[in-house]
Amino acid sequence: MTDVDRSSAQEYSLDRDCTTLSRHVLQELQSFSAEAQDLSAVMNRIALAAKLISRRLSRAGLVEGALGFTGTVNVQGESVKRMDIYANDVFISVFKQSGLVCRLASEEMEKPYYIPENCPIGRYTLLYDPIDGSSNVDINLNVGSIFSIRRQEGDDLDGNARDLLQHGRNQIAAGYILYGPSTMLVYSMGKGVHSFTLDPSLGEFILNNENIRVPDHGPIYSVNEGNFWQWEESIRDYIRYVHRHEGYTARYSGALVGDFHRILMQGGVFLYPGTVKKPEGKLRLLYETAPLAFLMEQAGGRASTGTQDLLDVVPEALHARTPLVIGSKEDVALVESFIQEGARESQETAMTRS
Ligand code: AFP
Repeated sequence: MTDVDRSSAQEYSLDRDCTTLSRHVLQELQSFSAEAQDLSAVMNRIALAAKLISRRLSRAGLVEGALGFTGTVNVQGESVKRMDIYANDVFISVFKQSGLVCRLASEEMEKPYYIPENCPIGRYTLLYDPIDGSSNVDINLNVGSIFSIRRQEGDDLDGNARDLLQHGRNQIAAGYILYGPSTMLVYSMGKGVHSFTLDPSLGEFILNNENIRVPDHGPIYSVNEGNFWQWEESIRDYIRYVHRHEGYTARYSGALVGDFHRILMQGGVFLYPGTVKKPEGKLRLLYETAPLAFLMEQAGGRASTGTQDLLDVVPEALHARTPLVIGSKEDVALVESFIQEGARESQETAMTRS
């Protein structure tokens, strides 16, 4: 390496070290209107929540009351973990008296949390899943937080937040935090997908990957095959297909954010299909599938329910669920082709019977 090469490499790495999340968001906002500039403060608050949650998770085995269940059940009918409540409250407290966000809607709360003192100026709503994959917390495996920012429309006087029942293309920004060996924040404001790693010594999220592109095809399929006999035949046929063809490998962690991140970086497909008994599947549209669909499309991939583009789905309720097929374009299309074929066959069978 010549002296010139060495010095430009040093300059590059210094420049990279200096691209903090807040600087990056400000650059992204240059092409946004003046009234959207407060989004940078919203992102800074999300980053603060991420640091607080990350700190708690990194010591969870040592801190009293951090692990295990609270003994209550959430709006989804699922047992609540202590870390779910902690993380949910962290998001609320970082946005209180911020003047930024009028409502917070979370997977853990039946109704949105209103912050009336913010409403005169903060017309955004933050939707989030505070801890995704919380069953991983007690065994020290990766978990995540997912977020989405939407603009509030109307005054929501009856407190039902009906204006949130809109398709995913109306998201202003979306992202997630992955609490793994390192803590990463990945976001998009509709101009590409960018990832940042938390440098604990600086307390800053530093850019490590700009304009992430998902490959058009990848080797990974990520699905809970334990549900095999509960799926429709078409999903079983897809799984039989990947079993019989070379070049596929399975990965599944039980935490959507981690599985999604792998697909985003390496290509392939993540599936959480519906079952015969629960055709809508498990994952929540507003807090999980729509934000990740927004990111995946921004990275050049696709997200589908199996029969419809996920970003076109309009939820009927705040906690509505959707099946999810997300990842590389070609892999999503392959899963969809099995679902279409299954639908065609059942139609034919129904016609021959009648
Ligand atoms: P928990 O937060 O209750 O662990 O659920 C996690 C999750 O919503 C998502 O992160 C996983 O991809 C999915 O559920 C795992 O569900 P299965 O255990 O049914 O595969």
